[in-house]
Amino acid sequence: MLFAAPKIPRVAAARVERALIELDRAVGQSKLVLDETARRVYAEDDSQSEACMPDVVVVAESKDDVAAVLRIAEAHEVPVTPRAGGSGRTGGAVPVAGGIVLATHALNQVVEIDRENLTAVVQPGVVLGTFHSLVEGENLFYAPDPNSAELCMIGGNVAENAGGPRAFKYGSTRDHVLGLEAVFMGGRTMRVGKRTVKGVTGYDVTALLVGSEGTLGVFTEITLRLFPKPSQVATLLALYTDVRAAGASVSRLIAAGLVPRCIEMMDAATLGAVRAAGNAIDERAGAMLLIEVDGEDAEAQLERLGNALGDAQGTLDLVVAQDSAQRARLWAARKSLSYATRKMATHKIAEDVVVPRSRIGALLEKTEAIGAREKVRHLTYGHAGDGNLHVNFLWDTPDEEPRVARAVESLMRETVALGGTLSGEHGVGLAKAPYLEFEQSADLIALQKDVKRVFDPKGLLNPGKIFPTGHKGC
Ligand code: 2HG
Ligand code: ZN
Repeated sequence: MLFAAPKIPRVAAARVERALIELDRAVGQSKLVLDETARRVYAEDDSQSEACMPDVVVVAESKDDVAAVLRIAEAHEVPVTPRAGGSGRTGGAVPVAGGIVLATHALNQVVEIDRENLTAVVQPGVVLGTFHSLVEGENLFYAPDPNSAELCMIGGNVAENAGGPRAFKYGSTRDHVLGLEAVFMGGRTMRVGKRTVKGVTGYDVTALLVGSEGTLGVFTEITLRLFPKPSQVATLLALYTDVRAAGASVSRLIAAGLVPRCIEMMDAATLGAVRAAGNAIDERAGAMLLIEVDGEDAEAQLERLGNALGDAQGTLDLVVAQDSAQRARLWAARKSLSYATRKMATHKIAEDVVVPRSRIGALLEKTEAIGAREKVRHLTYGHAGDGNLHVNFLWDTPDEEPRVARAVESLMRETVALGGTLSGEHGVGLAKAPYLEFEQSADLIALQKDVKRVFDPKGLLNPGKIFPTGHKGC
């Protein structure tokens, strides 16, 4: 735990009691989790946010269950925190006001895969990695690929507008959601969006709900866009003396008009974690790029990549993965970074700031300066093609926490000063809410709060998230 939860008053026990009586009647005892040990699992997510116990967890097994929970919660004014896989990195699923956690993991059906129209309909509890395997087994492709794919669920991906390495070419989750079935506070259910790839009727409510971090509605069905599975994929590893040389190569690639599906970057400290996990990487390397291309012309793209990267200053080696096993090994090392880097200290906080790609070098310099000033260990890796970098701060003891907190705040300020944004894929949640006003005007924040009130006038759905509440972030 790095920072305390916001001081939002917990819901009164009497209200919860009254809601429980009705929940029991509406969804049945078997779907209510009341046991303290079992409830504890739902008190936190995969962030550094302080755990907060829910009063009850409802494990929804149908749309009717979701609607019943939101109807009863509204009637008795009990806060509701929706949750899918619980793998979020910013505290979005932490029930800071207590009340009900509405768990959607048991709504885990792939309802339909429409080959002819290249769409799929899924429930929110479908695990992303399972869905990838399923559609790829049918020679189809779902592009969004957060690195927690084996754990995270599509409902959470949609709530957070999750990204991932392939977002460079294919965009984030929002770009792949065509429509939603959503339930709102009070229990009203609505279909929004469309099943067609094109369509411009009315406001884009689907786009508003995607990335709303569980504060506007709860999804019960998600219509996704698919692509034919790329016939070829090729992966290239580029090793550099230092991270500046790697950053310069990213700019060169983009300037050359190349669009690999991923351009991932790792700095020297991150490579230390990769080596410690048993991967042999040239000891001279102080930075690495993992670049992947796809499509029928993957070979030709590789060649153009090689030419663009060439033998620029600081380049140590360019290595093409020889087969799918080697590719899989490279990606396993990349995908496990979030966990591998956790082993480097007792605590770590992973930010996901984004800067214009031309400012990556500047952000790395600012991070160095912040780390030196606050004497906080740090490392950086991430989706360099998008300018989306995971600056990680590491620490061991509680006395370091004030310095880490200052480092995080400085990083947020510097990111915005460089023309960037606080979050590229993990969302605001609790962690970044205190810094929202660094990036957005008071008027813009007020406008979004007005929108929230239209959906949830009593402020019961996922309280404490996105908007500053006076707590310290992380
Ligand atoms: C990644 O890209 C994830 O691996 C997690 O966004 C980042 O935990 C992290 O450091
Ligand atoms: Zn990431």
